[in-house]
Amino acid sequence: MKKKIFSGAQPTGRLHIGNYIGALKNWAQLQYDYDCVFGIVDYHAISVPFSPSEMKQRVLDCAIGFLASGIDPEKSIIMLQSLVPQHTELTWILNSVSPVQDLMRVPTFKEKSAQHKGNINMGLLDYPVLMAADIIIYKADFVPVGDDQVPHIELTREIAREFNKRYGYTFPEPKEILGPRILGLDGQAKMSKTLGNCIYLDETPDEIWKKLAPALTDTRRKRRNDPGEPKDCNIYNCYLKRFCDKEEIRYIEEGCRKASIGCLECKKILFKKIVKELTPVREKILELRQNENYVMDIIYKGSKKARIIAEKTLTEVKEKIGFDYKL
Ligand code: AQP
Repeated sequence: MKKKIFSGAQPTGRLHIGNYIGALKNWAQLQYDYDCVFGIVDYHAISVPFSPSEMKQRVLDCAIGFLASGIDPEKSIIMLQSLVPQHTELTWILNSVSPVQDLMRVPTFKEKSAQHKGNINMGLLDYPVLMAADIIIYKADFVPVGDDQVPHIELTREIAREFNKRYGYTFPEPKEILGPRILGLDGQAKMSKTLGNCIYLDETPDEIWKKLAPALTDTRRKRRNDPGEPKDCNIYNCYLKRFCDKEEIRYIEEGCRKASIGCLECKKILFKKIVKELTPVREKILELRQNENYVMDIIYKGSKKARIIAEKTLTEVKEKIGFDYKL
């Protein structure tokens, strides 16, 4: 039996290089060795202000991003959270084993509360419990995520452990498979759809270069001949190391330290590599946008398969808590 994986993304905007490097690229490789469920988690996305008229398009964009990054719907389940209501039902049950003080300490709750001061809603606080339900309803062993998600996975383990302790062993405690954290091109914050500090997967080479050329590097290199330190450069840490091969990385490290290459030359090398890797992804996105019925069909089929697994777990959970009714 293969081990199980669950991971997901919120339909909060077009997917970007951070999503791709931190999560999607990893998912596409893992699907060969694990039974994978990849969710478009739309109920999570309504805990911040959103436009109902844009939601369906965002769900489609998200699924298109998954498919274009290499998720194969024949190997993996691509599902939509709101089409599998067992997730939200399990959330209510898990709420009763989730300590409020732990939820209030979650960094994303603090961040999102600061971002949306006029809308600190219950959904923001309860977000990690819904995420725990998303994961453990499939009895996932692993969750491949960017490292920003670690506190959520820790909480998922605590919730699973507490449920198992109270009602008998039901859920494995899932472990994270970490992808790197990609900062925005200004080197300040995590690349994020909401902040917009992104290179999107569907951007043209011209659009990418316009963003990459002025991006922050090692601030010691004020002039072309100033030597730099790659480890202090956001472009090196977040991008070069992910897109270039070992030889190119060595050449750039040396060239930067000796000032034999400038930041712009370094960015040109990186630009070529990004364009080479992302062009097929972009082309696939454009192709799938012409065929949205096909994409919707994949979402429906995946959600039906997901429901079967989720319902089995929910029935087991309800029996454990004494809700053993046959209607
Ligand atoms: N900058 C990032 N670096 C590494 N991994 C990242 N991920 C997101 N941004 C980065 C990973 O992508 C997966 C899907 O993320 P998400 O869409 O569910 O939500 P998010 O983490 O909240 O992503 P955004 O772009 O920051 O969205 P908004 O702005 O809507 O909150 C996750 O595995 C995540 O770790």
